[in-house]
Amino acid sequence: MARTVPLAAAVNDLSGFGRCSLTVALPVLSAMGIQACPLPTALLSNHTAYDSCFFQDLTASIPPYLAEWKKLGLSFDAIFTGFLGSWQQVSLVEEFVHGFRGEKTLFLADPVMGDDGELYATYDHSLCQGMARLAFQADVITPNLTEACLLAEADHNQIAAPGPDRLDRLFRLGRQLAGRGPWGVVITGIQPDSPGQIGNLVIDRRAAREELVLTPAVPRSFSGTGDVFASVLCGRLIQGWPLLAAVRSAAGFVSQALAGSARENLPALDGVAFEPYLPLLWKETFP
Ligand code: PXL
Repeated sequence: MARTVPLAAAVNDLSGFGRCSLTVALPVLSAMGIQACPLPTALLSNHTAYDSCFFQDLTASIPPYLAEWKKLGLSFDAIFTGFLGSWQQVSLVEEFVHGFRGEKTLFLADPVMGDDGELYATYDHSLCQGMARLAFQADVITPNLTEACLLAEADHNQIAAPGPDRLDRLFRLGRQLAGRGPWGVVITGIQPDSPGQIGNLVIDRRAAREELVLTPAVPRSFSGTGDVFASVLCGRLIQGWPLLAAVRSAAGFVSQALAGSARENLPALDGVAFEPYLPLLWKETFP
């Protein structure tokens, strides 16, 4: 029987508290009418930005897990990767992508590695190198500026430094990443020159478009915002939206959820409270 509900594989960690990774990707994709199948890369009690956490790397479980998926004959409309638990997982995820990527499969890699110029606690140089190898095989990537610099082996301080040519530098960085393989590059969380706004820099080689997409900024930051953004973007691309429209939609959703979380003065580490806004995604999918 033909499948009417699109199927996406979500390769990411399961963090029990602090909205991020799978606890964001699964509900967001479900609300967009997409069946999301988790391939958990690590198990955490809570994400790594809290003072402490329980962390279990799930590398050993991936081969037998995928052997069963192979038996089921699965193929995916999208493969969406994020946080990896170890550098050894990189080649396992590459094998997964090669084994389960059909001609029409969208491979969206969110190269989760760090933020604000810092690596996340469980990341090291070899894992970052592996993340870059994986990202350059993807159709679309969604690094923040820290991750974009890591992917390009560029100096974050130099790229982010103020100056009249800052935007040119950022576009050059985006183009450089797009030249390495992905047809779509979205560098998230760019501070534009205009105050009160936040930018996502988009390079779409397929449509030959480049743009800094501006969205009203919320003067507070919350953990997991990038994960919400990438999840909505993934859903929109599966639904066939052009990259720029998908970015506007994802940024708009994040902006509403951020505004709500800020209004209620919620703790930043617990993640952006996107749940009350999920019906918007559902209504836009099934008007
Ligand atoms: O939101 C990125 C992310 C994903 N997964 C884990 C994290 C973080 C950021 O801190 O700790 C486990």
